[in-house]
Amino acid sequence: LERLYSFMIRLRLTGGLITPQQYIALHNIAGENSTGVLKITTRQTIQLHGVLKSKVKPTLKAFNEAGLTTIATCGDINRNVLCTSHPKQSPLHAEIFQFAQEIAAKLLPKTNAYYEIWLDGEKLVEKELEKDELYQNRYMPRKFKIAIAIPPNNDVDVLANDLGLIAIIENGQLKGFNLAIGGGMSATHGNADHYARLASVIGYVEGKEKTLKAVYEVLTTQRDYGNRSDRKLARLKYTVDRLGEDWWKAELARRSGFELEPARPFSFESRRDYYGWEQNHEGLWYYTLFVENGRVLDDENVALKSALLEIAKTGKANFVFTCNQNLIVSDIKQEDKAIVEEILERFRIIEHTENASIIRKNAIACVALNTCPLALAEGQRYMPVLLSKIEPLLIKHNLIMDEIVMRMTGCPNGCARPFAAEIGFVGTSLGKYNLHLGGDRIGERLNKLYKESLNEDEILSELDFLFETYENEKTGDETFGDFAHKRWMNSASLTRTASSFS
Ligand code: SRM
Ligand code: SF4
Repeated sequence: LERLYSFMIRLRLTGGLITPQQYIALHNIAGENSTGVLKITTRQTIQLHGVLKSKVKPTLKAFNEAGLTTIATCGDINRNVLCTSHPKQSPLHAEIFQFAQEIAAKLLPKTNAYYEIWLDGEKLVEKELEKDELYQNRYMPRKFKIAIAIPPNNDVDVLANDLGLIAIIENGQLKGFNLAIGGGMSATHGNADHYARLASVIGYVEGKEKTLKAVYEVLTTQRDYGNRSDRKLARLKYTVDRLGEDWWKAELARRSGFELEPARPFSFESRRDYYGWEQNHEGLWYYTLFVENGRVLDDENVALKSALLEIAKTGKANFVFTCNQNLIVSDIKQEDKAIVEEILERFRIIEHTENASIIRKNAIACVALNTCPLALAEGQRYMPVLLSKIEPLLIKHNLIMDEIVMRMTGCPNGCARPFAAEIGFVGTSLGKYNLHLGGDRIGERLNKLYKESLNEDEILSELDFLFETYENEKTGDETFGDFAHKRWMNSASLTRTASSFS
């Protein structure tokens, strides 16, 4: 008897957008072929779990028929390209979103194997097979990740990517992009050679055409110089640290035929999603709703999956997945808003979104147990429980309205970007987490390890102390992350315990 293998399948969704027809197809495919839960990931897309081996091919075929694809969502290749989610962010959002599609298309592998193996050779758009000049016969040394941020929101966590593009908008026009290279979250417990790193902003490129060229050449350079003998050290961040930023700038200039200009000024204000109703510059409406850890399902709290299907069936809204694992019901015309709002209210989605605490709405956690083979501890199944115990502490210390960014992962691979959080929990073994402190609110400073392998009681006792100190000693509108960085994250104070302060 053959073993009952089951798989996780991930969609490729540049910028996280799908149409209502695609959403209905996704809902049905998930119901027929997987656990039924639509899992919104930290890279703006959807994963299905529990797809039995016999269902893999039908699932991919069904996605293809709906104009969806799973190509290049895993493996040593450019992954899902992220783009700031909310169109309200800028009147130029559509242009930048379109540019993300161009980047994604340019960096797709030119292989036919996906179509031959999974779709019986059937391709949505039939094209002559071109020679694959980018991936050649060797692909990248390791996965490669790109994000585009539109300041002032850094919802995509742009500096956590191998290559980050920061849109530079001047006088209402998209001028070009700052280029940041060498971001990545993954670390290994007890191995200093394998570390999280934020991307370094190395310069500015004028215009989309030149930016596309520069992006392409960052990949060819990493393809040629990345470490292919040790997969732990194969990400771009290590190539940047090994060869240096000046070498990278010179090599990029040589390959692309132009020099990077000095980086242009930009500033981020937050990484959060804009919950509730918002309107864009064209008068279209957007409702951002809270999806705890990105799990779209019907449970005892809220019938989210049914509500979203009903909205999709009206055909009045698109759907955008965010890097904070939430969902925007989007592009709704003024005359259709009441129809969508009625569904959101009837299914108590608005109430659910409004009632969740700010810390919960800002929090993200990775999948971890029970499907992730690399998990050392719980992630998305435990974060909601822990938050229910942290919220009373925040109330006690008058911090419940604070926008603290808190993230959890079941291992140090960093899938929920915990090293870029103000408070990060990183699983070490079942029920135990390293507590990291001192990242900033906007994703420009990593946190540091504060205490190792704490159980729940120890976490809560530490947080009680940390929140109390913050409440009493913070100056002005200093964020928790900035305060923690200044107050505790220097080596002298790191050796002190919570009890020694009390
Ligand atoms: Fe991840 C591996 C889940 C975003 C760093 N990640 C995995 C795997 C596939 C486990 C495996 O290799 O067998 C996890 C599947 C669990 C499951 O059961 O579904 C997994 N990663 C996820 C997701 C679903 C987390 C979530 O709850 O949202 C995210 C899916 C993203 C997507 O749609 O493509 C996810 N992973 C990330 C991120 C965040 C990001 O990209 O912004 C990171 C840190 C950024 C980075 O890459 O540095 C991340 N995942 C990793 C790594 C470490 C890579 C490295 O450089 O060493 C691994 C392990 C590996 O690749 O060997 C990994
Ligand atoms: Fe799995 Fe670790 Fe990623 Fe969590 S951080 S999904 S436990 S690989």
